[in-house]
Amino acid sequence: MNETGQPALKLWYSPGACSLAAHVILLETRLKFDLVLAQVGHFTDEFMELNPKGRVPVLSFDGEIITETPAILTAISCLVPEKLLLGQTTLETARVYEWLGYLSGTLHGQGFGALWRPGRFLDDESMFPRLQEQAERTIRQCYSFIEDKFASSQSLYAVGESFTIVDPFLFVLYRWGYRVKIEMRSEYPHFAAWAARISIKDSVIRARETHVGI
Ligand SMILES: N[C@@H](CCC(=O)N[C@@H](CS)C(=O)NCC(=O)O)C(=O)O
Repeated sequence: MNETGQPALKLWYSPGACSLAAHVILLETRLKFDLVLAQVGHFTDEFMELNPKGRVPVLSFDGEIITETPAILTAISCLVPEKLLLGQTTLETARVYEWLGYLSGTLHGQGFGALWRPGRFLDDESMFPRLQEQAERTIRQCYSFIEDKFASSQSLYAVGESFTIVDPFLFVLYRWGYRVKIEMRSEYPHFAAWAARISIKDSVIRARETHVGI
């Protein structure tokens, strides 16, 4: 705890990575926190000791190390329950975790994971191009599913009418579409309209100033 009674918070992040979501949620809380750069591809021995899984984001919460985006976003949100970052009702909270499971497991893990890190799935390099083609199909299937969700919903945000922890995580995964040369705005217009709303939030603008490239 610091002098104001809030837990001491420190986030390890890498520019352009999914750690942007945790940074946005920290800014939403308006609590004090420290940021530490841990560049993907250049993790130090000290960082690897902190998270032997070798991934950002990592959150130090009063000295306790928390890894995995859904867990980190939840821990931060619980500090400011009045902001309803986990949804406004029990059903919305369930929807938040439904989204997080899908985004983390399917779109991030199976889609971008296999595309950018095929060696984690196969040891035969000659098979990489085939795996990467399948990964791209997975990414596009996820984007189409999300596009249909936004097309059929009247909601302003991913879950209901208020900003939740899903929005900044989904925003990262939306921006990565451009990185893999998908013309997001024309191919997924409803998804893009949601992303445009998210991109003008103060917390998102401020976090992106640090996470250059996203
Ligand atoms: N399951 C983890 C995945 C985190 C993850 O894959 N982070 C990427 C950056 S977006 C990373 O640190 N990659 C390091 C590497 O691939 O070497 C989570 O949800 O936090």
